[in-house]
Amino acid sequence: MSAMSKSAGLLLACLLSVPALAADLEIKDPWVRGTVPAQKATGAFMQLSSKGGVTLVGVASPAASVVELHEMVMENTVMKMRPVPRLDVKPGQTVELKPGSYHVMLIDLKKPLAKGDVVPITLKVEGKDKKVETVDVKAEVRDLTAAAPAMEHKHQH
Ligand SMILES: [Cu+2]
Repeated sequence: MSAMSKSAGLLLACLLSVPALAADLEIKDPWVRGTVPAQKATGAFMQLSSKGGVTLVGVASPAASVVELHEMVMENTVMKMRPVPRLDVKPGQTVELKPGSYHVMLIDLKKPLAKGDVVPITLKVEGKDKKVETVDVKAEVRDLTAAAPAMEHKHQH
């Protein structure tokens, strides 16, 4: 396994995420899909990698009553979500939590999430020694239409 690649983009990501120093887990580009007022659930996404390999065994956030790790699976041409109890992050591989795939599901949101909000998420990470550590992530809320260029500008206090 090569340990040569060190991403320069990580510097940018660190502005929004707390670097994981204790657990052997690197988190890049954490974000949450924004919601409309009546919406009670949304997804959080990020990229996970680990030098020695870890397993994600739990997720939590004060922003929602129920927080689960989900995956999307195709069942008879219908995309369905189902909870995932454990997610392996193998050495040298990047596990992408992204729309249409793995995601952190925030269910029963305490309030709507607007673009620019920051959502704290805690990851429970089991190392090779079976010790479970927690890693705090700060995920930035993006627009519902996060892929489109955002020209809208809101003043905030
Ligand atoms: Cu889900």
